[in-house]
This record gives sequence, structure tokens and C-alpha cells, in this order.
Amino acid sequence: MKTTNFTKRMFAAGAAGIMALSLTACGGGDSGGGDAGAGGDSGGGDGDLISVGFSQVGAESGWRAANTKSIQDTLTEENGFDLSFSDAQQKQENQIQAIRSYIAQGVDVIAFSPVVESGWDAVLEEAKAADIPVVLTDRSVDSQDETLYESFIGSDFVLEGETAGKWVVDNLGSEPLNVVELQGTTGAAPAVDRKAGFESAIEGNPNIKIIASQTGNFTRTEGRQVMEGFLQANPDIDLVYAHNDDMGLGAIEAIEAAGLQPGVDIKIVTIDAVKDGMQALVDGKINYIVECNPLLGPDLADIIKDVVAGNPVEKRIVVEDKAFDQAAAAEALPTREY
Ligand code: GZL
Repeated sequence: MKTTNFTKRMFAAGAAGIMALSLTACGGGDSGGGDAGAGGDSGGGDGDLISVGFSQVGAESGWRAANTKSIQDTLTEENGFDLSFSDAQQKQENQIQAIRSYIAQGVDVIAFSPVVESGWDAVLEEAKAADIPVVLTDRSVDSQDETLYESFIGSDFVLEGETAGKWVVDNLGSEPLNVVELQGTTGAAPAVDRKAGFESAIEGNPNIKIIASQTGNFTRTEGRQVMEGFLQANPDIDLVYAHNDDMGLGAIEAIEAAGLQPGVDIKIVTIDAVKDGMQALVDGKINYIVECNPLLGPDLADIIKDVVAGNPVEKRIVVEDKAFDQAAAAEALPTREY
């Protein structure tokens, strides 16, 4: 799947309207020098490389691996970038430390995926004071001051949760349904929003009840461990709603270890649509997956070049996600990029 074919739904800062623009409109700027107020030299001018400091959440899931690959494969020297990349091992203090080191280096642009929504204002103020623009990818922050970052690009996590919940209502909502929820990392935007979206989709259906909900921190191991606890405490679980494929795959291991059939005795709905999740869907162990597109590298490169060139960029760029049942997964899997 190529993000370049995606129509981008763009949300202007604060405006209610949604503009659908093609990718070229988003990435119109070339790498011309223009002083966009970037720290250090203006970067990107006439053969200069644009120095980018990127702080990644970690390496917790298949989705994260695909996202990291997309960024590292795109922000290359041949594409005009000098990339410094750091893995925060899912710790906010490591991201803050990395951002401060990028400020000290005087990079042209800082980009990062914030592991949680809160606690960023101070370090973002430091980047602003150093005149280094910041671009958010994948996850956003809850800062009230939107001047602290130039743009956010990523998925609509509330919509992902709503899409998952709607499938459950439409396909399983006619009878009593006990749901256990494997939440993502506590305080992370995808965890907060996927929970909210799912709850909003099921709230009108009296049959569907979330009987247990706990974080599995987006990892397969913790997803399995939490599911083991759910199974011991709840004899009649009908469905697992996991905020990502990796926790869903961990739940499969726990369900099978308990002598039950995942996808049959206990249905499973997840979000991401990485290869391992899609294979489990084809195998009938997962019942439905909502995609979350990790291939953000090309769009990030365009936004960075626009920022350095002084071109206007949208405050929020939402990438389009699909959803898959078993038949759609069987069709998509052979040519899937991640
Ligand atoms: C979503 C991303 C989430 C994925 C998980 O954009 O932040 O983090 O859904 C990953 O797989 O760990």
C-alpha cells in the first residue's frame, strides 16, 4: 500500500471544515533554501542536507517497526536529509532527553511521535526558543498552545475505535456480548482515542458490555499476560477488543493455552493490520482488523521540506485507514507492504 496514493483529509487548525487535498498539495514545496526560521543554518538549500532529529516511541510492536522503517527509508541523504534517530524504549523521559540533545545540536527540524499526550510543553517551549520547528507524527500531544508544533500527521484514532465498535454492533450486537479490552499504553493518544471511539459506537446497544479493561502497553507479551488474567477472572468472555494487533496476538496465545479457540469461542477485533495480524485474520483467529497506516515517512519528508522552505503546512493531516474482514485480508495479504 502506498501513502502517495492516499487522498489526504486535512484539518486546518481550529477550522471546522475538512479539505480533501491530494498529496502534492501537501508536499508542494521543493527543498529550496528559504529561511523558515529553522535553527542552525536554514538547511535544505542548494544541496545542503536538512538535519532532522527524530525521537521514536520505541520498538514495541510490528506497527512501530514498519513506521521506523518508513521514516528511515525516506529521510535519507539522497533525499536531502541528515537524520539523527533515537528509540525512547517507550519512556517519555528518554524522548525529552533526545529532543534536548537535538536542540543542543542545532538541527533544522525536530520530529517525534509522543509516547503519551501530556507533559511536553516545557521541552517544546525550549525548541521554540531555539527557533527549531517541531513536527509531530503518529501520536499527538494535548498542549493547548498549537504554536509549539508546525504540524501533526497520523491517523484518526477515534474513528478507528468507532469503526471497530460499529463492526461489533453490526455483527455481534443482537445477543448479550461480554467484551474485555486490551488498552494501549496508558495516556497515549491512540489508547485514549480508540477507547473513546469504541465506547461511543457501542453505547446504544444494551447487549454489549465491557466487563474488563486493562493496558497491555501495545506489546504481545503484556497482551498475553493481561488476557491470562481476564480468563481466570471472567468465565464468560465473548470478545476481545485489542487496541493493536500485537496485544491481540498475545491474547490468542492465552486463549489457546486455556483450551479455547480464538476467533470462534472468543472473537477478537484489533487495530493496525500488520502482516502478523492479517495472517491471524486469514487463519480465522482474529475476526476483524481496522488499519492504522504506519507508512508516514514520505508525508513527513514533504512536510519537513515545506517547513524549511517556509511554505504553509496544515496543522493536522489525517491519513486514510481501511478495515479488513477475513476475505479482504486474504486478498490484501500477498501484496501488503507491512
Ligand atoms: C498508532 C501507534 C500505535 C500502534 C501500536 O498510530 O501509535 O503504537 O497502534 C504502536 O501498534 O505500538
